[in-house]
Parts: sequence; C-alpha cells; structure tokens
Amino acid sequence: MSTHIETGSTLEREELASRPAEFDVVVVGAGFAGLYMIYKLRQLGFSVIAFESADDVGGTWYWNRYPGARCDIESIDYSYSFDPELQREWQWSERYATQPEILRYLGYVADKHDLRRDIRFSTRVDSARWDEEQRKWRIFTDDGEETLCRFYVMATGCLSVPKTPDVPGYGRFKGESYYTGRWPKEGVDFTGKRVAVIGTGSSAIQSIPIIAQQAAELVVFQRTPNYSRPAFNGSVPAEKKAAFDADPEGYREKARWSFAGVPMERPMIRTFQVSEEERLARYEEAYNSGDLLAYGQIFADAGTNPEANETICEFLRNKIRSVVRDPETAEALCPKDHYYGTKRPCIDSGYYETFNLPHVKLVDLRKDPFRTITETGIDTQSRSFTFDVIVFATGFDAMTGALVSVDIRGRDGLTLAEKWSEGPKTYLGLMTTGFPNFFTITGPQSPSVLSNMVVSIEQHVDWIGACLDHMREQRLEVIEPTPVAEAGWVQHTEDGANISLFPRANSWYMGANVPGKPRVFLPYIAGVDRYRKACDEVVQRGYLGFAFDGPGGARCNDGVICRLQPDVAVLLDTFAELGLPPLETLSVEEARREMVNANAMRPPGPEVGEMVDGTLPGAAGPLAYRLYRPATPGPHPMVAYFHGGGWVLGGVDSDEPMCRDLCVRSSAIIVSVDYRHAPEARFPAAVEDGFAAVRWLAEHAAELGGIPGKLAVCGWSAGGNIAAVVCQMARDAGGPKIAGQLLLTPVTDWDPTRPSYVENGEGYVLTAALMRWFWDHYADEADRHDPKAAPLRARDLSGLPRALVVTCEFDPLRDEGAAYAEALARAGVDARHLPCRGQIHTSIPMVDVILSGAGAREEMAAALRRFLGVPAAR
Ligand code: N01
Repeated sequence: MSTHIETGSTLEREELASRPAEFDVVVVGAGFAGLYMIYKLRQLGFSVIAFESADDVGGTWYWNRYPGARCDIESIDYSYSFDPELQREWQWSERYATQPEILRYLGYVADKHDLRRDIRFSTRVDSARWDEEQRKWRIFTDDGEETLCRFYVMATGCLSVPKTPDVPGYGRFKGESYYTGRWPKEGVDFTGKRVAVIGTGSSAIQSIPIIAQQAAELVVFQRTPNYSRPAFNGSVPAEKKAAFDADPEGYREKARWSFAGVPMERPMIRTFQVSEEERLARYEEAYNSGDLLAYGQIFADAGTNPEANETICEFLRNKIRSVVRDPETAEALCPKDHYYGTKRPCIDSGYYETFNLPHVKLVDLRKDPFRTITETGIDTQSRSFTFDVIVFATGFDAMTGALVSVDIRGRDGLTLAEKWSEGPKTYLGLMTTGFPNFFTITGPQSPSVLSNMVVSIEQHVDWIGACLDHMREQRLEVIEPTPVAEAGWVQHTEDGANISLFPRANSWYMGANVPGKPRVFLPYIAGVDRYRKACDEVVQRGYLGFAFDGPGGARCNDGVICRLQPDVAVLLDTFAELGLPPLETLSVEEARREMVNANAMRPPGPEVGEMVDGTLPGAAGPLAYRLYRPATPGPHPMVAYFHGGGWVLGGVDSDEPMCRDLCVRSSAIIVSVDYRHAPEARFPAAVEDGFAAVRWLAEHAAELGGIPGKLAVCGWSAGGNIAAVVCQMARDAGGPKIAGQLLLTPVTDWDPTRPSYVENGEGYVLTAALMRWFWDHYADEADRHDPKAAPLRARDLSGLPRALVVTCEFDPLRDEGAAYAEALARAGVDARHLPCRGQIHTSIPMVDVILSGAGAREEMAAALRRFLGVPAAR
C-alpha cells in the first residue's frame, strides 16, 4: 500500500508539493503503544508516521515525572515481549522500576529500532476527518499541516489527559503549582517549603513520602482515602528472574493467557469456604508479597461478593491502624466508602509512615471541605493554610479523555464526542461504528487499565497489524464494525461490570471523577485471557461483526461475539477444563454419584430461618421432603418444589441453594419434595408422586406452619415438567387449589427437532444427547406425547393456575418452554414468559456462582409473591 510519488515536470512537482503528505497509517502517540505500533507497521511494510505532542518518546512515562513515580506491576512483566533480543539485553535494576528507568527503556527501544525517524515530535493532532470519497482519513496537526492516511490509530493512552482540578478558586494561587501528570522536566525542589498535595490516588501516594523528605511542612488534602500497602520494592526477585530467563516465551505466553496479563492462576475457592484463621493467613501472605494483584488471586468472589470483599477491606484497615500512630489520622486514612479494588488500589513505599512525621498533616475534606484556593494557599471551611507550593494529584479524564479531546469526525460528520456522549460504544474496544479504519489501542471496553498495560498494548497492536495485513492481501480498503456487533459488545461489557462490585464506587473506572462525564464502566472486566480469546475468535470466524469494502469486494459476516453471560462462559470453560465424561456415557449409579460430588462443592445459598426434613405419603409409599422456612414470623404461604435431574438424578437437597434463595426472596415456605426416580420407577411414577405430595401439602399446610389455601408449585427442568403436569392433574381432579406455577426451564414436550435442540444441543451442559438419555430412562417412546409426560400436548390448557415460565437462551429446552408459556396464554391463563439472555439450562439455580442469574431469581421470587399474595420482601 506504500505511496510512491514519481516527480515529473516543474508544474507537477509544485502541485505535488502542495498536496498533503500521505501514509498508509497515522499513529498518534509515542508511548508503549505508539512505539510498538510503528515497529509493527514497518515490519509489515506499511508506510507510517506518528505524531507526538511531547518532544520525545515515553507517553505516560514522559509526562509523569513526579517524585516517586514508578510502575506497580513488576518490571519483568511490565516490558515488551516482541523482541527476544531486547528481553535478553535489558536488565531492570529494581523490582518496580522508577519513571526515569522506564523512560530510558523506551528510549533504548526507540534507538534500537530507529523508531524516532517516523515520529514527528512536538506536534499535536487537533482534528481528523473521514473523507468518504477518497476512503481516507485527513489528519490536521497544530503545525498547520494536513496528512492523508488510509488508517488512523490512536495510541494516546488511558490516563493521559489531566482532569481540570475542580477545586473552587483553581488558578488563583500565586505560588508554584504543579500537576503530577505534567511534571516539569527539570524537577522541583521542595527543600524548606510549605507544600500542599491535593489528592490521595496512586500519584499522590507515590509522591507524598518523597515530598515529605524535603518539605518543611506538608499538608495532604484527602477527599477519599485509598487502599494502599507496602510494595516491598528492592532488586528484581531472583526466583522471578530465574523463571523468566528459563523460558521467556513460555513465561510471556502464560501472561497473555492470564486474567490480568501477569502469569497467575484464577482462584477457584470462595472466601467463606475457608476458616477465618486460614483467610487471615492468606491475607497476611498477600500483604507481605508486595504484589498489587495479590488480593485478586486468593478468593474467586472477592470482586463480586460484598461480604467477602469487606473481609479484605477490614484486614487492610487494621494494617493502616497498626502503622499510623495518631488514631484520628489513622481512622481518616481508612477507606470506608468503597470495596477493595473498585477504585484503583496502590502499593507504596512508606506512605502511611509519612503521616507519623511531625511536619506532615492530613486534612480530611469529608469533614472539612475546601472553601477556596487563595492567592497564598488554601482555605477549608474551618481553617486557612499558607503554602509555597500546591501539587495537584487530582487524576485524569480516563480512557475516553484523550480520544474525545481530538475533534474526530467519522461518516456524515459525526464527532466521536457526540457518538460517545452517553458513554463509549465500541466493538472490542478497538473500533467504533461510523468511524471506518479508525483504531484505538487499549480503547474503552478493552481490558486496558484492568490489566498489565504492556500485554494489552501488544495484543491490540498485533491484532491491528494482522487485520491490516489481511485487508491488503484481500484488496480491501475499508473496515468498520457493524451496529449489531457493536451493540452486542457494549452489552457484553456491561454484563461483566454489572456482576461485579465496580459500579458501586465513584471511581475513574466509572467516569465518576470528572463532573458531567457519563457514569459508565469503562474497561473490560472479564480478563485478558477471555478478551484475547474473543478477539481471536472474531478473526477465526471471518472477522465476525466487521464489514469490509474495497476492490476485493464487499463482505460482512455480521453477528455478536460473546453471547453468553460472562460468568456462564467462565463456568463452561471450567467444566471443559475438568474434562469430565458426559453423563449420558455413565451408568445411572455413576451419574448420580457425579451429581452428588458436584453439588458438594457449591456454595449453600443464603441462610433461611429453619430447615426441617420429613416424609409424606407419595402415590406408592413415603417420600422424603425438606422444608425451608423463612426467618420472618409465620405462618407463611407454601410452595411445593420439584428438583431437576431428568427424572433420574437428584433428591430433596439437590436444588438446595435455589430453594433457600426462593425462600428468602419470596418469604414463602419452600418444600422440596422427592419423587420416585427412573429407571427404577418409570413414567408416570414421578408425576403421580408429585400430585400426591401437593395434595398432602395442601391438606397439612397449617401443621407445617403454612397458610391453608396459599399453595404454589415450582420446579426446575424435569421438576418443572412435574409441576406443570401436577397443575393439570389438580385442575382435572377438582383440587387442590394451586395459586400459581413457576416453571424454570421446564421439559414440556419431547421433540428434538425444535431449533433450540439443534442450536444448543451441544456445549451447554444439558446436551441433546443427555436429554435423550433422560427420556429413555423415563418413558417409552409411545408415552412421550402423553400430556402427563408432555404437558404442552394437553388438549385443553384453560383453567390452569397463573404461570411464570423461565427459559434460557442457550438451552435445548428453550423453545418448548416458550411454547408452553405461549400456549397457556392462548388458553386464557395469566401466563408470563421470562427469557434469560446468555444463560444455559443449569445456570439460574447456581446461586452465588452465576451472579448474572440474580435478576431472574428475583423475578421468580416476585412471581411467587404475586401468586401467593405476599407483599414485596427485602
Ligand atoms: O489519579 P486518581 P492519580 N477535590 O484519579 C482527588 C495510574 N497510576 O493520578 O477519589 C479533592 O487516582 C481524588 O479524590 P476522589 C493508576 O491507574 C499508576 O493518582 O475523587 N480531591 C483522588 O484522591 C491510577 O489509578 C501509577 O474523592 C480531589 C485524587 O485526587 C491512575 O493512574 C502511578 C478533587 C486523584 O486520584 C490515576 O492516578 C500513578 C477535588 N476536586 C498513577 N479532584 C503506578 O504506580 C480529585 N481529587 C503505575
């Protein structure tokens, strides 16, 4: 694609001289991202120019020269992997390198690969226009030049545009003022000065101990205390270096396929599965590791379960209290308004100890807010301070700031700022619809700031390079994500954020630090590994969700990547890694054992008031039941619950977390009733037992603490089949009265040709083969369309109890559930259908594991409350 201009006559030469310079690609920024992008494009034979507003390379590490600035991901990890020779040549002097050393490193890389020759320094890109006719970008820089390019890449970093400090009186101060993110090259001498630092984020926490060493007086103005702990910096740990040196590529590959871009395992166990003693021992070990990511590697639910996270918070608060001698200052430094990790935590070198120095003071702005900055210092509501220097460590307009601050206009003149006015909308955080051939390295909705940035940068650069190479090979000129793909990705990133604790904090991750910025979670949360997998899959599926055009033709394989809820996808991957044999290849005994073993590992569900085991008379002998009673004063309405398991597996306790959850949320007694299982007792034993049990429960409600006449039925899967059939039997028998039926992914028919059987027949735990195995054990072919086996086939569905039918998108039984809801409604029954997006057959009952199912579980409980006339609980 390189542009070759042949010079001819004088006239032609003059005309050419007035034309804008043209390159295949314009890159903006010369930090970690820009430098590698230039290198990659050059390797691939594309012509490239980069614009950089600074006078040298470095990006973040050029601007953030404040005292104490250093990385907080270990240097071995926080370095490029693309050049094996560089990895051998460059030796870091410290575990966490200082800003000057990282800047030297980037300078070294630029020299080694002669990258500066393609960078125009001290040049800022002001605006960019997509020229539809030429199918090129026109880039306008502050030196008055225009540059034409086919592809435009913003490598401008996530934390590069300082937020204007929103402090009253900002600008009035006549002394020296500095902003950490724009620190003067020549440095600042604080010796003997009275200094104010505003902010207690990472920049402040790193700089405060060093400033305190020089200043005569230091006052720290804190609005929100942050979680920090010692970095235990020192030389590069020998063990880590040995592991890296032994197999650099293997080490890097592990990082690429890890959760955060640093070799580590995802934790499997949950906080409350271990004793308090063990938990504290693990927290202590993490504390002593000096590893920023340590608390994310202990328990699987630290980022999602508030009670679990609170145990980390309190552990760290106690550490602060143990270091800071003045109890009032210590308490003010203890974060109490956000969960650990929901605002970026820090690691430090002597931060809390600094507050024990006699000349260092903390002002808690929550108690004594700013009144104004004055010409000589700062006034709070209760005091007046005089300073020689004010340091603003007040943060950045993160993730989107650098992108929307350039006037970028895509198709039809739409600006990026307009398009993102309610929050960024991207596909993979790499591109955005309406802005063809425009790429963002570590853009919003990619892992970026939640990962080791260097790993995420390399992945994006590699992806973009491969994409451009593919386009050249296919003679394609234009690439743009489709609206469908983009909407799907935005949804997917939101789904991830919504099951985490992140949205609860006022953080820059949420855009909450900049007044007026939309409150939207900005990065991608599900991990570097899952993200890389999605990006790779997009390519493997013929660039799913991208539209291409050019001399090679127009093409588009439209669609959505990552349609499963993020936690469901993790669950499926975990199952796949376990490599368990499919249930249908086992004997019934083996399958039952497998299920018992699997159930033993799960969280139990919420506490209920009481659990009572008993027996009741079934159709052919006693049946076990387990009654779950709410903690609220009774009597309560009752629900007869039938467990899942394909009529073959399970028992009164096999759906225990679901029963507990329904009990707590609906304030009803849930009675999980067993029934005879196949193949020992085949059709219609299960439904006859179900009906006998419901009759008995209706008759004995008062004895059990229930309210007579207030009885609903509920069941999951085969249990949903039993619940539905029992309602028909009760109607036909003239009683008992059932107030409502709650059917969770029920079996309502036998027809494996339905689209959901075909689409979801494999890969989503309940397979078509397993369903056939269940049916084979349960009912003869001849009986499978009997309405007592297939309630959907009943001739008359009128007069049945009110219903909620819950179906899951990736479930073979989805369509028969939906068909039943529809048929009930057609027959005049008050029936509602709740389709659950991105869920599988087995995910909704996984209380405390599949958090994305919580909304459906709440709706189920709400339906029970409605059926039974219980006022809204909780
Ligand atoms: O910025 P921040 P930062 N009145 O936004 C306070 C990365 N980084 O430059 O929390 C009073 O975190 C604000 O208070 P509040 C890292 O990802 C990495 O420190 O909004 N206070 C907060 O305390 C980091 O997260 C390293 O209530 C005001 C502080 O200023 C990100 O960069 C080092 C205020 C801003 O903290 C940003 O860090 C440095 C006001 N009007 C940075 N406005 C490494 O170690 C703001 N604040 C690699």
